[in-house]
Amino acid sequence: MSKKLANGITVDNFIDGEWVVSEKEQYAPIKNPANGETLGEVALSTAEDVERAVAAAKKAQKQWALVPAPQRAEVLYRVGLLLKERKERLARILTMEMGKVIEEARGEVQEGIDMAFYMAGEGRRLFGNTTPSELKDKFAMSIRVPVGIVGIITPWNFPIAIATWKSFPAIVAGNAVIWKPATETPLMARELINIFAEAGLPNGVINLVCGSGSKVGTAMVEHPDIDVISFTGSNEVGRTIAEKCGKLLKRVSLEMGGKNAIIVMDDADLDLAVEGILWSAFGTSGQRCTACSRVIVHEKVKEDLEEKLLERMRYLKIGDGLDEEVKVGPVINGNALQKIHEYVQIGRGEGAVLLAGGYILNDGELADGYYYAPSVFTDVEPSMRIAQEEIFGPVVSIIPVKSFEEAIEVNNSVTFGLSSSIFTRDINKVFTAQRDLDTGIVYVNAGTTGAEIHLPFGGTKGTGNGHRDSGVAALDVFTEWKSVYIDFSGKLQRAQIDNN
Ligand code: UN1
Repeated sequence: MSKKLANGITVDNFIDGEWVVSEKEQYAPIKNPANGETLGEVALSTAEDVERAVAAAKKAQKQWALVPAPQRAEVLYRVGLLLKERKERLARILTMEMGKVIEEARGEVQEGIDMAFYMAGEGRRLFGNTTPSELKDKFAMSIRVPVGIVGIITPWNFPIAIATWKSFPAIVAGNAVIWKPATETPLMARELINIFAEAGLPNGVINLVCGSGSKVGTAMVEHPDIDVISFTGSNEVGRTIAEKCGKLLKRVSLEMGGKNAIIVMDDADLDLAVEGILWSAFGTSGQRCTACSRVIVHEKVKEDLEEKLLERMRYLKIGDGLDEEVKVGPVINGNALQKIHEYVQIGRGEGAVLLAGGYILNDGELADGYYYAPSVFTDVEPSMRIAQEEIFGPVVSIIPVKSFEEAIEVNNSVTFGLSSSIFTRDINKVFTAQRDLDTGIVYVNAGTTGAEIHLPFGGTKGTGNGHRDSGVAALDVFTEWKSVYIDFSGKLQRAQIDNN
């Protein structure tokens, strides 16, 4: 913790349309994980700052809800155009503060652009239902209305995409937003907030409060005037948030990670499966909720698959993600690096066989960053901790199985349920798998990553609590249903009594 630095970019809070200094004027450094450089600093705010943001949001929300939805949506359309215009700049900042390789950073910004145009269209839909009344000369319909003030808490691994999945539907539906970004990635938050302002979003409709989960996050969760919390992050934090929200009867939408598997059957195109594994296990250095961290392989093709995978891994260039040739960037920070390394030790202790990686990279150009060698364990038992717990790093466990049925059972044997995939050419297995895989997202002949923004994003079991991000499903988190009955009979009609 420090007082403001003399140079570098400072990310303060954005409240009621203005950048304002947090009450305590304390800051944490923003680091580039590729080389440890300080990029700037971010405010460490307090409950008092959350209070100011809530006051601004309350003032703005009533007016915003009265703006016709197609006009609210036009702001998002302009946000989409600005994101598109600045795509390269945003991608470069994203790589610098989060570490993902530039090609993936461009992909992430593209998710935000897609989400903007998709949700802009929603301004002319926001469909409810009309339905016949059981009585004569009576009209019945259900409409979506904003919940009021929405608190969104976003992670560092997709600092712009996830913020758009949550804030765009909230805004188009007529809510005001208070956003706490991860302290590791506030530069992307600053960019997106400036874009909202340039696009003409009225003051107070979105407010940014930077700082820790324990101070700012807790203050948001406990604030009686914040009606909904939408959170993406760890299972542990999500559970605490849910408990607090439960006591207050506050709606909460949680997305908390996975232990995603790729199943490779004995009839699969193995080269294709290897491409899927490389991309899903080592892309974003394994730091996606959707990352593949288990490969469930039919024993008949296990050796072939391992050989092909190890061969392809030799060509994975590791380094600073701004280098277009690099395929695997750093992990977010030193703590993450240590946690990943500890899991590798756990795997070794459990008797799994390490086929590749298993070490921290710190030679030459990598010395000042946080790099972990892409790692593969084999002969992993489904019950081992490395096959059950989320590692959030470039470590994948190969689990051999004897049949399709066993593969499905192993896939479903974890407490998470976000994403799964199967490589097979058998149409019957394809349809059986999409029915029986207990995850919110299922892929066939593709890896476990790459969800598109117009479909619901989320999972079963310990991954969440039944809600979904992105798609129109996100509107369910940010709206209430209102049922409206209009009687034009001119007399009192009593439902359930006068309708015979
Ligand atoms: C996440 O890791 O939390 O499906 C989000 C994917 C990306 C989003 C991942 N579109 O991998």
